[in-house]
Amino acid sequence: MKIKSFDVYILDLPTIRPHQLAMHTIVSQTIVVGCVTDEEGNEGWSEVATIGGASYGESTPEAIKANIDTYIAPLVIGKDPIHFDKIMYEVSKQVRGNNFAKTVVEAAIVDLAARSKGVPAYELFGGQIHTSLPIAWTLASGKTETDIEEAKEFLHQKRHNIFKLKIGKGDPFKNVEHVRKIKEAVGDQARITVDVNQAWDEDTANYCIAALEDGGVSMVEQPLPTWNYEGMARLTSRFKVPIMADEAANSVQEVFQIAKHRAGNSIALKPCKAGGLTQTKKVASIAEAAGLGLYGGTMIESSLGTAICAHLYATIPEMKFGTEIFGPLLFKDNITVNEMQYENFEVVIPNGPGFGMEIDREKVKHYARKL
Ligand code: MUC
Ligand code: MG
Repeated sequence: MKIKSFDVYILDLPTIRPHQLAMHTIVSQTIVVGCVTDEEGNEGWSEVATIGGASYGESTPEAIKANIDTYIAPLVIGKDPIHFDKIMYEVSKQVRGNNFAKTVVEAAIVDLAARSKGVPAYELFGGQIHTSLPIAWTLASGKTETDIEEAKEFLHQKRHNIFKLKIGKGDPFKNVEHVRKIKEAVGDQARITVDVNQAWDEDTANYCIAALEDGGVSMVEQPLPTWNYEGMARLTSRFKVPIMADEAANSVQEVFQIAKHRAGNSIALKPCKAGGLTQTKKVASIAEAAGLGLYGGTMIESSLGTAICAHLYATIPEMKFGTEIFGPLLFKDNITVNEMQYENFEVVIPNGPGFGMEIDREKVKHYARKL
């Protein structure tokens, strides 16, 4: 069966509360949804999310759609979906970079291929090792008391016992105090991690990481700008607390350099950063070979994009830091008929054919930008 069409939609979905990062506060999250069809009318669906237009990374929703429509979609028409690795290899010969766009394309084709075989997508990536994985939540209200209340409530509900704090915005020293107060309030019941989203220079990082380490924080994500590999390497050798590369750890080549120079001792995986599921598996192998700790990252996708991440992360043996694929819990509405399940501090890997999510076409239509 051959691929007949590839369509891309940009959707703006409302969130339940503002979500504050260093570079942007999310009040409505933009996702890009892909739909591939074959000659018999079977469909495969995919999603990636972006954060804050061009402020988080180079891939914007508008560029993702334009580059798929113009350059990538014509290359996949007429191909057999089960050959998704070959298809993406050929795409890579003609399209540089554009990892988010490539992920939309590859994931939709994988969904279609897995559905045509009647199997969950994880079966095409070596099979499921985990049926569920630990799930962190990001406390990002910006207010200490609100964050403490939220953390205690989720501990009580057994929804999360790992909390990440976004501390790249505002006064770094006040932010460190904010983190220490939250850790003090939750004690040993929860792990507290921080994500600086590149906001510090090395001097600030030296002071703040020492205070965070002292306060019992268990991981520091992307404290320095992406270009500062040497600075990340110095922080990694200076501190005991794990230093995680996120925005700096995208392609297999970048992750190899991080491993080689120890510019971080852990990395956040995200299919969109690597250019798809196959590439993310390769990134995970490099990390495994180098002894880097792995984290199942998110760009705050809705249920479909989250299921894509979940299927891949389920095939990776050691997820030392668990995952943070909490996106669906932050959205007011859903574009799939079924929902991701979260229970007992873990995210449940969805089963069923493809990525295990049934698209709600009316919702896609409702939230899609009219272009
Ligand atoms: C990031 O930088 O990791 C993930 C969780 C969250 O709150 O923001 C994202 C992006
Ligand atoms: Mg991050």
